Amino acid sequence: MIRWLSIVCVALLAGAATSSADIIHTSTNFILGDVWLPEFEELFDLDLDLDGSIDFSLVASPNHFAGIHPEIQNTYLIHPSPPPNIGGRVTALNIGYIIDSNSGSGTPEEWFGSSNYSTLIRILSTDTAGEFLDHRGFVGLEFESPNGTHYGWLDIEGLSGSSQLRVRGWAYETEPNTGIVAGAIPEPSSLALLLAGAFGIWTLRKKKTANKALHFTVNNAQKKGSADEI
Ligand SMILES: [Ca+2]
Repeated sequence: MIRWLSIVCVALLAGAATSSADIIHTSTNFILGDVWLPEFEELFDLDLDLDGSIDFSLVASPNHFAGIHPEIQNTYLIHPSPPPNIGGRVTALNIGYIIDSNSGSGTPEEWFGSSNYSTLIRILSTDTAGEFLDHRGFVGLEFESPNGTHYGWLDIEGLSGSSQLRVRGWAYETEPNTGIVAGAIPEPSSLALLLAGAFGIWTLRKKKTANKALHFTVNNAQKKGSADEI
């Protein structure tokens, strides 16, 4: 409970939500996965459009794994593993990348989502993987809303030598079926219009049952090797 409160407070203090006609941006600065006991990982649910429906979930442990998986049929951009493998590493997009319906066509990237966590960072005794290992980048997001498909991005940074994530914020385009540029944010003039609502709807889940997700992801990765990046 103390941990939950502390992260929410940090988010409230560090965060700011800005809006324009087309882009809703939320700025944050908190670390996910910087706990060791009693929980072995932290979970974070992201509701981009604040409609009460979780769009994506993040998990991060201190030193083993960080991942993302979509809720419902939402997807994110990955660099797919060679066939016949399924899935791949979540792509760390550079600022300026255009995230839209064409992002997965004729490019190295591909829209993907599954009920398993896809790898942001994986650290095993035998290898490491993940494009966010010691790296800051944008995750390209595609999610469904009652009025159509929307695009957005998540700004995260893998902390040095660990699977902890610094979550720096996210944004989405309010117009359905309209792309968004990674890192693009609106002018801050309309700041604070969404501040209270934005953070009130955040939910940060922490599993009390030790390391269920961590156990799954590490074991799954060990069993499958690089065959399935989960
Ligand atoms: Ca939502």
